[in-house]
Amino acid sequence: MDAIVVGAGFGGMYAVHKLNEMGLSVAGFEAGGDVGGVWYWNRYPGARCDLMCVDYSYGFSDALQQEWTWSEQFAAQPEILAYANFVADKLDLRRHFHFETRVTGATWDAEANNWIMITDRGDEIRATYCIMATGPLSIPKDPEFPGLETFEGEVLRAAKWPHTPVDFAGKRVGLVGTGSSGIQIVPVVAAQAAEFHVFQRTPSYTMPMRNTALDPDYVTELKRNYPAIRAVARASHLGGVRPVTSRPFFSITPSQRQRVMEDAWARGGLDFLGLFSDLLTNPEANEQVAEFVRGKIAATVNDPATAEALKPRGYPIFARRPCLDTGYYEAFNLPHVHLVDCIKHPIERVTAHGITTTAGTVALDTLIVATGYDGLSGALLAFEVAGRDGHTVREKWAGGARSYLGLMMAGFPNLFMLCGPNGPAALANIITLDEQNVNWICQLIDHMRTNSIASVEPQPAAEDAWMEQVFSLAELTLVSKANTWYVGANVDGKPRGLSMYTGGFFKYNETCTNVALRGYDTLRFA
Ligand code: N01
Repeated sequence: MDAIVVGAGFGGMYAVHKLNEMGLSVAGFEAGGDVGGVWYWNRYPGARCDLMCVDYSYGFSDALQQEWTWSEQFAAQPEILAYANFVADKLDLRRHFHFETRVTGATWDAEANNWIMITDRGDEIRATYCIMATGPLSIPKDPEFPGLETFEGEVLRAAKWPHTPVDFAGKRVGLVGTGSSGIQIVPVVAAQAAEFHVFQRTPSYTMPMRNTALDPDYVTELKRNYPAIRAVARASHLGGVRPVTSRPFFSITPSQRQRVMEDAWARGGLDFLGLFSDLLTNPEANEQVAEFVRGKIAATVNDPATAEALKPRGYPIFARRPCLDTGYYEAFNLPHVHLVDCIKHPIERVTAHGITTTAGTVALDTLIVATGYDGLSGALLAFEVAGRDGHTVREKWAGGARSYLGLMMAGFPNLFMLCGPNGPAALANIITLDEQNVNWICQLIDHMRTNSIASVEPQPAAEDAWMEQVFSLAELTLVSKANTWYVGANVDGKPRGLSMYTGGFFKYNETCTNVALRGYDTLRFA
């Protein structure tokens, strides 16, 4: 093949489409049974995108965006998966993909100038270019406490939810993990279970989503304005149409600040992120906004001790991924919903019939695990990827993930990553970023084919300079100041550091574009 694409999420789907359109032979490999990536696997109750559909959808084809109609401001998992299927049908993508096929090894053959890919079905495929569309959040992480395999009830993982409905009625259910996934699960399971125990270690800040059905007139306007909306998204810091401001927190009076925050809380969504320009750089401003949210928790949760335990402290708001919820704090007012504070009483082990913390054992019929992912670097460390001279990604990343623009790595010719570590990754709208990444890679491949260039990789000095920029920008933001998957703190032994570019989508895109405009002077062609 000319190219192999690993992964059939939104990035992989667009890569296959674009490469095919350029006339390349393409084979896609996907461990899941169909397209959709994370939305194929994450079918947990309440799963929903906390970016608005207007952002979280492809902008490369006007035909697609005119034909598809979203029903809500923030779409639920079934609708997003239906959208991925709609795109796959329209673009006839499935014929290029091998589903239920996991890539288990990738090796660069320098003599033949191609990648040899091995799959769990025993295939061996060679291709000139390899595109890793493996996703920043595709390797789920089980908790470290022992005994999970001894539990005699049902264990459900948010990241690999069953495809058949799960009945919680009459059950004693436990949930471990209160990140974005756990917070979406809580209100839905709370409405069904007989007893529900939420095991919380680090409380997250969450704000009301206030999702709405989309009015037909709004949809008409949206469709009429898509070109401008996409242009605004591509010119923005986050790659989306969220509000932004140049107003620092302390530039207005306390009562004005209070009103601005109350309005944003009432509107819902991620408006909070765009309220003040210095939220992620000024710790004092950040703390005041955090305190506002703590006040809302106190006002919502009836039991003062539960409210207190739910209040996040000790790390900046928005340093963990901000969550949007529908009735999360309210769920703790139900008499059968119990918060277990795992900071005060850490989980010791799972037993045959429940969870034992230092305070005692909670009996459970069903245990939901929503303990996150080995983010950003996990997917390329999950199998052996060997580049020039047999050096592996595992060796290269032993001290932390390194790349050039989050797209390529010195020593790994013709290998590209989508939304890779050290790019904007999870800090930008991932579909805008996928499209930008694929367009840039395809333009480079086109340049190589036109000029009979066999292989490309970044110059080591260019990679070093990029990493230097990523690290120095990370120092300036509060995003690096919490123990999250953003900095690798959730995986034992993982090197610590914010391996994402924090300069914003627009700057990133500009940098990539300039590399191309300068004739790829930071790359090494052979
Ligand atoms: O995972 P997380 P997630 N004992 O890592 C807890 C995206 N996403 O799947 O922080 C007790 O955020 C852990 O506690 P702590 C989004 O980018 C998007 O929820 O380690 N608890 C934490 O509370 C998000 O950031 C959407 O102290 C343990 C939780 O498990 C990313 O996915 C929806 C534990 C893991 O939280 C990951 O979110 C959902 C233990 N031993 C997800 N080990 C959208 O809406 C771990 N935890 C688009």
